[in-house]
Amino acid sequence: MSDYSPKPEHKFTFGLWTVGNIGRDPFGGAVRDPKTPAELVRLLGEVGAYGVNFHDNDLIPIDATPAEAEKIKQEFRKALDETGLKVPMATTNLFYDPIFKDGAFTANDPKVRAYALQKTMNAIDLGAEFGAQVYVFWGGREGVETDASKDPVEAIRRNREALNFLCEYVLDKKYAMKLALEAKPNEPRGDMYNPTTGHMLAFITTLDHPDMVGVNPEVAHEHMSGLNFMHGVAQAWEAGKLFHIDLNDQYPGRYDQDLRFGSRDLKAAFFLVKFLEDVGYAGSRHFDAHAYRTEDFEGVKDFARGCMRTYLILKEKAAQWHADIEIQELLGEIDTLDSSMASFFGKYRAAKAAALKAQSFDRAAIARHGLKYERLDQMTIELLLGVR
Ligand code: GLT
Ligand code: MN
Ligand code: MN
Repeated sequence: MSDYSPKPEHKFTFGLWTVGNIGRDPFGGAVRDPKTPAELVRLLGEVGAYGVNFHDNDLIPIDATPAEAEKIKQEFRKALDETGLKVPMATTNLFYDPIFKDGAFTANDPKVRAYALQKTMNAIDLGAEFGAQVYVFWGGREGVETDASKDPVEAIRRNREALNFLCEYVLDKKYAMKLALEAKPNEPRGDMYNPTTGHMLAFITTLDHPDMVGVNPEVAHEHMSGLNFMHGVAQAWEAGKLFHIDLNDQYPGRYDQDLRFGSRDLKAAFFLVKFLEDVGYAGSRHFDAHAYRTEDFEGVKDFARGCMRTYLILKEKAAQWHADIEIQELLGEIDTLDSSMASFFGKYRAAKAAALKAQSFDRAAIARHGLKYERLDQMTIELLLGVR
């Protein structure tokens, strides 16, 4: 039996808002008593996490006095020192307070946009104070219920202007911090701007400092749109933009469930873990999920342990997949290196194009060949089911 206990090198992190979730939903109130940030750090230390991330207001309530803020920070710092937990990521809550009902950086009211910038600069300072090197932007309210209310092009421009401003702020302060944009298609707004990781990647290329901005894809957010999450992650990785990742699970077409990692679509979770491990992704494995509403705080620990344990089991399965002789033999057949076509590929040249145009292809013969993906997939499934 392998050891599936989390270690610091696994970089497992949780947000204060995840293990601190008290189970409110649109139909019912809290089912768990709130815990202080320091208590949550101790809970995460107990289950073996590497780090803890926070929104400004997870740590310091929006109306806290400077003295209250100082006291909370001291207690939080003490808990970090005691447990050895790190703060790899921080973010701003730009969605909870009523002022953000029409958005933050994209709100129509300039006072709201200015306040959102001010709040984010303060939150960046707070993140930097605790050593955060990734700063996440999730535009929870950046969207509309009705397109009569806002010009989407104007919204994109406002968002760009805000991010350019904040990049300059980080540079000005000389913080060692990168920005990671997190997409979501809807909820809490009817429709949100830049709804997928792909949209975010395109948007980043239009910024003044594209090098310091990447993405924070979340499993649930892409699955809500019915997309293949791993493909979005792969695109981000290939572009050098996978700065952070939010792991959880989600049934497509439903409200944002933030389920325990791997609890819904094991196969997708497997290919995701396999991808992250294969390419050597070195960032945080952040679980942005919460325990079922049925749970007390013991159940919250079960939830947190479950996320990490499932990741490690799938990591082991990925290694097993690579070491499986039959699977590798089949892959070898699939990836037959047909060198006869090599001269047609690569950089364009007129002579190459002419030669390729003159080449004849036996379409029927090529198409007749079965690809054995059924066998390959079944072997993968059986490996996941534990019978290989
Ligand atoms: C909120 C959201 C998450 C984001 C968090 C960061 S807040 O819980 O559902 O997906 O990552 O702002
Ligand atoms: Mn998230
Ligand atoms: Mn979510």
